Amino acid sequence: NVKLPVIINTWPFVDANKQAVKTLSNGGTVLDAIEQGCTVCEVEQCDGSVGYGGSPDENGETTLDAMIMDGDTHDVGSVGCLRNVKSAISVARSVMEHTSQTLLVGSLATDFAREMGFTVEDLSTNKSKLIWNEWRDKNCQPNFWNPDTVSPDPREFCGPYHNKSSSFDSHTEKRVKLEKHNHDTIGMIIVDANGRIACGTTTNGLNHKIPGRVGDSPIVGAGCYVEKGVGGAAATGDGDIMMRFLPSYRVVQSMKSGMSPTDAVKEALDHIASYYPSFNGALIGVNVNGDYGGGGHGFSPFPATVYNPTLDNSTVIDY
Ligand code: SD4
Repeated sequence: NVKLPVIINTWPFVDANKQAVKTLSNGGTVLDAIEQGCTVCEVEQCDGSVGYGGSPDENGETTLDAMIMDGDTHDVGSVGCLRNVKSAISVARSVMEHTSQTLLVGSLATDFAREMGFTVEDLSTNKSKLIWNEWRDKNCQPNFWNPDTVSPDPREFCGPYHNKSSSFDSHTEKRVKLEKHNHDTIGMIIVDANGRIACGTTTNGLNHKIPGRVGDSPIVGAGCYVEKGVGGAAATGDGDIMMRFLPSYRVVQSMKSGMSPTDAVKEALDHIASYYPSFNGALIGVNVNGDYGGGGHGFSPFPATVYNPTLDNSTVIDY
C-alpha cells in the first residue's frame, strides 16, 4: 500500500512529523515514533502551547497534559495536570508500560515520574512569568465569584473562579476570545506499513486555567483514540467543550461504519457545533488504508502536517 505508513499531526508542527518519520524509518515502532515526534514539540515548546514555559495557570504555573495509546493492545497511559516534569508524553508512556493503570494526575503524577527517573524541575520561564504578569496586571477578570463586588484593585480578584455564577459565561467567553490563538496542542496519529496504529497528544493546555484543570488531551476518546483494524483520530481546540463529546472516539466509530476520515471529522465537529455554535476546535483522522483527513470549526484554515510515501516530505495541508 503506497499510502502507508501515514503520519499525521495537528498544526504545522513539521519538525515533530519529521522526527516521527525518522524514528519509523530507523526501525522504531509506532509508539516510539509517537513519543519521539511529540517530544520534539515539548522541547521546541511548539507555539508556546506544548511543553514547559507556556499557558501559565491562574497561579502562574505551567502544567502538562499528555496521553499515548497503542492500537494493537488498546493500552493507554496518560497524565493530567502534571507538575514539574517537562517530558509529559514520556511519562504517559511510562504509565502505559510500567503500570496497569491509565491516568495519573497532579503532584502525585510527579511522584510517579520521579520514581521512574524523570527530572523534576520548575516549568516556568521568563516568558511564562511575563505572560502571567501581564494577565494579572491587565486582563485579570473582575470578581465573578461575587459579581456584585467591585474592588478598587482588580488584582484582589484574580483568584480561582470556583463558582459557576451567572456571570461565569461572560468570563468564559472573554477567556475563549483571549485564548483563541493559543490552542495548539500536538495530537499525532500513525498507521505503519503493517497496519499498526498509535496516537498521542501533549499540551500545556489553556492560558490562565484554574489550577487543577485537566483538558481533553489526556482523555481517551477525546484527545485521541485508535482502534485496531479501523484507524485513529486526534483533537485540538477548546478542550473544555470538546471533551464532553469524545470526538476522537466518534470519528473512529464513524470511519468504522465506512465514512471517510474527512466526512467523519465534519460529522463530529457539526455535532459539537449543534450545541456550541461558536466553539473552536479541529480534528484529524486516518484509517488503516492510509486515507486521512481533517477539519476545523472556528479555525480556518486549520493546518495539519502529513507524511506518506507519496509525499516527498512532511507536508502542511490546510483544512
Ligand atoms: C486543551 N485541547 O487543553 C487543549 C488545548 C489545545 O490546541 O488543543 N490546543 O483544551
